[in-house]
Formats: sequence, C-alpha cells, structure tokens
Amino acid sequence: MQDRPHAEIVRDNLTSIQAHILQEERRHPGASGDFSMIISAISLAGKAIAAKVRRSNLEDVLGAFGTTNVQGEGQQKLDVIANEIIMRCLGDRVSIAVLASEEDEEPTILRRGSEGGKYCVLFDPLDGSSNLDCGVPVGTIFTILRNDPTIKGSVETVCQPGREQIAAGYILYGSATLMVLTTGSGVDLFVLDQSIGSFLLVKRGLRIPRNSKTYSVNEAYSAQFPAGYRAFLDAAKKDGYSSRYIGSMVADVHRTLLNGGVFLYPPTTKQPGGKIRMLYEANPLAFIIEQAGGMAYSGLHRTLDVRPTQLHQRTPVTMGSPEQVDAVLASLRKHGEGA
Ligand code: P6P
Repeated sequence: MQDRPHAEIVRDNLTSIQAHILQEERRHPGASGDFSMIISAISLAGKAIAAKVRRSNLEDVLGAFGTTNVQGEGQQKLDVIANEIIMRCLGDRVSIAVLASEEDEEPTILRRGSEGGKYCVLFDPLDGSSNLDCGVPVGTIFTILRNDPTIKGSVETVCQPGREQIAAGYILYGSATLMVLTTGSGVDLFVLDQSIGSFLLVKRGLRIPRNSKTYSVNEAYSAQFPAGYRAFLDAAKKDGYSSRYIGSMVADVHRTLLNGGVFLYPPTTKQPGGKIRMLYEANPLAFIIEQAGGMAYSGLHRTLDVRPTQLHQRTPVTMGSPEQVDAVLASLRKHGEGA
C-alpha cells in the first residue's frame, strides 16, 4: 500500500503553536480554552528549559544535583531545574487538578475537581539527562489526562490507560528545539524560532513510514533479552537492517517517527518489567506513534490498553513502523513470551 506522504510541509503562513491550538480549539464547539492554556504553559516551559540546556556548558547547571529521585537515580542539576520550571509554568493554570513528575515521588494536587481542576498533566521533565554533559539531545515528555473528580486519590486519578490521553507530546532539545504534539487528530511538528521566541508549525499530519529496516536498542543487554527479542535482532541483522541508538528515548523515538524503524527497550534479567516508565514516557510516545500510523506494544499488549496501577511503574516497549513492530510481535509469539 502506497504510504501517505510523510507530512504536509507548511510553508505558506507563520503559524505559532498558540495560533495552531486556538484553530484546533475552534474545531471543538464549546471548548473553554482551558486546554489551550495548558499547551501554552508547556510551550513556555519548553522555551525556558531550552535556554537552560543551550547554556548548560556555560552555567553551573551540569552534573549531579547530589540527590536521588524516586527512581533511585542520581538527579542531574538540570533535572531539578527543568522540574521546577514546568511546575512554575503549569502551577497557575486554573484548569489543572493534578501534576505528576518523574522527579517527584507523589503527584502534586493543585486543586480538586470541585475547584475547577479538569485536567491532570504528567511529565518527564528531562528525559535522557544523563547525556547532557556530552551534548547529546534530551527531551521533555508530557501527557494530558482528564481529571475524574469522583476519584479520591491523586495516584488513582492519574493511573489511567494510555488510550484515555487527550493530548501528548515532547520537546526535543537537539540541533534545534522541536515540539511534537498530538491532540488525537494526528501529529504536528513545531520548531522553536529563537529569533522571535515562538514555536512555529513546520509539518502537519506526520506519518511514520510503514516499513524501514532500522532497529534502535541497547544491544549491550541483548544476552539478557527474552529469546523472542534476540531472535528478531538476529533475523534483522541477516536482513540488512541498520542500527541507531542514542540513549535518549525522545531522540530515538523522534528519529523513528520521521525515518521509520523500531525502538525497543525489552525486559532484561536486571529489569524484568522493563526500564521505560509507563505513564509519562511510554504512554505519551505510544500515543504519538499510533497517531502517526505506527504501533506501540508492551510485550504482546498494546501499550495504550495497559491499565497502570502505580505512578512510576515501568514497562518494556516496542514502538515504530507497523512492519517492524509486527515482526517483533511475530517473533515473541513464536518463542512463547511477551505476555
Ligand atoms: P540505557 C534515559 O535515562 C532513559 O530513560 C531513556 O531516555 C533511554 O532510552 C534509556 O533510559 C536508555 O537506557 O539502559 O540504554 O542507558
């Protein structure tokens, strides 16, 4: 089947992310504008974090902060700074009930549903931050869920299957600062024009290539992978695949979104449940990949159908082009695992 063009390249108008969201909002009669205010706050946080990342080798913001986060990982100074920036940008948005961050053990309750909290925002403030010191791209990942005021606990409120997401995206701090966003009607790409301080729409309706012979995995752990994953990688090598692995999931998934292929973080003997966090890494990125025509699985389960039970739970991930993800799933089924 002929692939749809990978995207509609936007050259005619200058459309900022704010204008784009307002246009999208007009497609939903009765929209209150609360949602647009959240996306605008995330865009502001992204610009502020980008400024910090760009200057990270000039200011004392690199290296370890000296504490460990709930994941038991050493926090980088910029992890803490990025987390604070996002909290400050989102904190005054009256439509947000709960904020949850990779860096914080518990969610932050800003206001109860009865006080107007319609949404929950979850985020990984700086994914891949351990790569910062060597200039490797890092990213902010975010997702927006509806707040159900009838649910008492903040953790229970945010532990929703990924298919409930109403928006998700990431900001990639790389050679350029990019924002990729879906609100459930396809995937759009924005680039930060630093000369005017605005994220501008450059591609509308991104589509992932159906088939591309590239895999992205940390092969150093392959001896620890279940047999089905190892068999897929062995077959791929014989079938002329190339390998690309940056070690920052946002960068690896962004490349996969644009060029195709498959990103994998399988279970290992060291982390049998996988390493990638379900709620604020796997789910938002899976939503984007699916909205672009790709597939995203956790073992043999569609990632967006998994019902989370813990805020920081982890999952194995396989996401990318349909042909490649199907090949991984076939290998897992053949070797009887991945459940
Ligand atoms: P490894 C970064 O810490 C991260 O969570 C993802 O961004 C990245 O894909 C993964 O870990 C890299 O893990 O074990 O290959 O270093």
